[in-house]
Amino acid sequence: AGEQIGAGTWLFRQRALPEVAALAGGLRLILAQAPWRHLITPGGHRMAVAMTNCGTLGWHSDEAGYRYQPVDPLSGHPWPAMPPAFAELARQAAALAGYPDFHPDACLINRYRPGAGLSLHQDRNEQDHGQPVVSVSLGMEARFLWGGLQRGQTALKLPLYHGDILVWGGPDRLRFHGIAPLQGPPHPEWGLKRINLTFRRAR
Ligand code: MD3
Ligand code: FE
Repeated sequence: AGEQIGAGTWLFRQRALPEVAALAGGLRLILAQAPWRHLITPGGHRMAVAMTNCGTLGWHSDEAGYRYQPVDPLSGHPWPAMPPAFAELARQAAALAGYPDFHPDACLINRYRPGAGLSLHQDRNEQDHGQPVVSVSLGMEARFLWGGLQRGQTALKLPLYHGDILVWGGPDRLRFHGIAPLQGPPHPEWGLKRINLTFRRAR
């Protein structure tokens, strides 16, 4: 059903397409409660990517560090609940990749505009690295950077398109990865942006 990219990584092209309307509707409600914001890295830099979250835990960054927290610091309220259509899509994709029983408690939502990227990093703020991560791409094409387990290793470039789902875990869970600065034509429906939903089990 998909393409195996690494020992623990699977790519399911266009798998989210039938769910795009449900995802867009959910996203609209989430943004009304928890609008886009540009987080500050612990080093004091404003991130080029705008972010928000849904689920019981949201990823946050400021001068004090990176962490998951139950309350949106902008509103003082809990993050919007994860819409069932979001959780179900992530669970199904994880199961297809050989990770049954994936129940995400955090969905980080990233928005890229042309020129915005995400430099190479590892996702290591989650408690159980045995749990996979599921990423859903919407809108403009992006060049995904797929590195090794050490920062210096050269990164492979992989295009990600509207509707693609990437699932990674196991031996690939701690790979360095990033997104090259966004470029190219606007998406016919989503315009000059790419949105990525990243599902995780944080605790
Ligand atoms: C990690 N987001 O939010 S997800 C992040 O598209 C993040 O917004 C990117 O990295 C985004 O932390 C990329 C896709 C991804 C795919 C494969 C990976 C991340 C991966 C393989 C190993 C480790
Ligand atoms: Fe990441």
